[in-house]
Amino acid sequence: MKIYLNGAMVEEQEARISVFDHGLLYGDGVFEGIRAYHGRVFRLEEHIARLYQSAKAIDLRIPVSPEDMTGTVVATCRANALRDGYIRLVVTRGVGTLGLNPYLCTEPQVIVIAGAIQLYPKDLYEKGLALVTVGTLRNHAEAVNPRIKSLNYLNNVLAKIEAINAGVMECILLNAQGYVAEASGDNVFVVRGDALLTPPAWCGALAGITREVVMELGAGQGLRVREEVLSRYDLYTADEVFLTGTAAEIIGAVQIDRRTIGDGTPGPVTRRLSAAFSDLTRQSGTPIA
Ligand code: PXG
Repeated sequence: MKIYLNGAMVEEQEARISVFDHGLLYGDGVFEGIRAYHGRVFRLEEHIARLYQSAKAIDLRIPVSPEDMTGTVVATCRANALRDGYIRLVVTRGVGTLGLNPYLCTEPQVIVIAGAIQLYPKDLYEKGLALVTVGTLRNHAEAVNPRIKSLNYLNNVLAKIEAINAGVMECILLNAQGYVAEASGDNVFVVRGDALLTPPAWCGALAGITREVVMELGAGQGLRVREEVLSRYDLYTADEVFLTGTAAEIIGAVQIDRRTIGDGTPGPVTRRLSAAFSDLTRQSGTPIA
């Protein structure tokens, strides 16, 4: 596999980062997870825009322009003859001292990996996921803002550990007020009648690219789409609940904290949106070839 590293395409064995990189020492950096479908990169502009916003928020200057970064993502896919897969774009703070000060770091490190993606087993999309809400609260928005897609994922990892130890694969994190924020690596939606609801970013959610696409598709299907503050009550009593993310796409949640959601299978709205999403991945995106 060829990796893009700071301006060069190198073999993966040669793609190395210093042990003094603050991305490693402090989780100081930002990233994006992007999908390629049928020879096209899905929603690339939106992912690049979010990367630069995340970087801005942590006062990290990315040493290349957004336009060049877009070209680099496509070039890395081409170098690996990737048509369907997963692209990980990482910008670290770079090499620094054994101290927090980011301004002593020399040059941010830019990494693009175009590889395969680890997906949920296919039958889970038919059967739906079981979830639990966990005790680990989503980071407070004024501590580490969840809109920043940073390399510091311990909040999410701790939540995921709780989910796995509870015997399920994914969880829902609540914010410090007790309201629904998001899953450990996905956004959350509730279907209630003809309403399609998702928590606003200020409740502790990443402004997910898939979330945005699903809100557009939902509006196109005549659903009343809106951001709403949601509690666990809203999850338990929903007609349908589903998660969205670049890796998961759209996946139904059929059990939450042992309550059965709807009739216990992914509902009609979830299935209609999944079909529309799948169509969209066939029809749009930045061409690789
Ligand atoms: N919330 C969090 C905390 C995420 O990390 C999402 C929501 C969904 O956002 P998008 O823009 O993907 O719709 C994410 C996305 C991985 C991986 O390798 C993680 C994500 C995406 C792709 C791969 O774990 N997280």
